[in-house]
Amino acid sequence: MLQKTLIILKPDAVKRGLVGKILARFEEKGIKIVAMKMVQLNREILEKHYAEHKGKPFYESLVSFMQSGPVVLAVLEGFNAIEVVRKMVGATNGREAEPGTIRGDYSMSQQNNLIHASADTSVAEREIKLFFKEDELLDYKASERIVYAKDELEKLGGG
Ligand code: 3AN
Repeated sequence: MLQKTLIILKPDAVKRGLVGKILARFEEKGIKIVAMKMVQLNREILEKHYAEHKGKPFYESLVSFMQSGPVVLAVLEGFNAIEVVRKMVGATNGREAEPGTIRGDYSMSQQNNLIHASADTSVAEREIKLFFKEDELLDYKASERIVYAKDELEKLGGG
């Protein structure tokens, strides 16, 4: 299934100069960037984004950390992109994340773990709507014809 997923490169990724490296991993994998912007998030939008974590011990610290500097928001697209991106991101705790994943290679923290990625299809839909307007999502042909086999492209409705 062709899917879109939201990623947030958190303030630690921006401040550590890892934005390019992290985005390059997705580009090199063959995943397409269909929207992107750098913004300073406010409490209001973060409360919506992290609503499921309200009341948890790490909630206040997390919301404050996410406002501690600019973030890069992007929408990524590809075949089963939600699961593929989550695998590339790795486990929540950077100390436990597998080497080869983004968190496993670059993070030593449970909170400052560089990147957020949507957990499933309904979450992705909600998160993309929260951070992007419909007309900010761009429809263009990239390297699909070489990234995917013909039968896969047909399933994707492209070609
Ligand atoms: P993930 O981003 O791996 O899906 P979630 O959705 O469980 O993780 O948590 C959202 C964010 O909250 C994490 N990315 C991390 O920054 C922070 N977080 C989660 N669990 C903890 C924790 N036990 N201590 C500190 N921060 C946490």
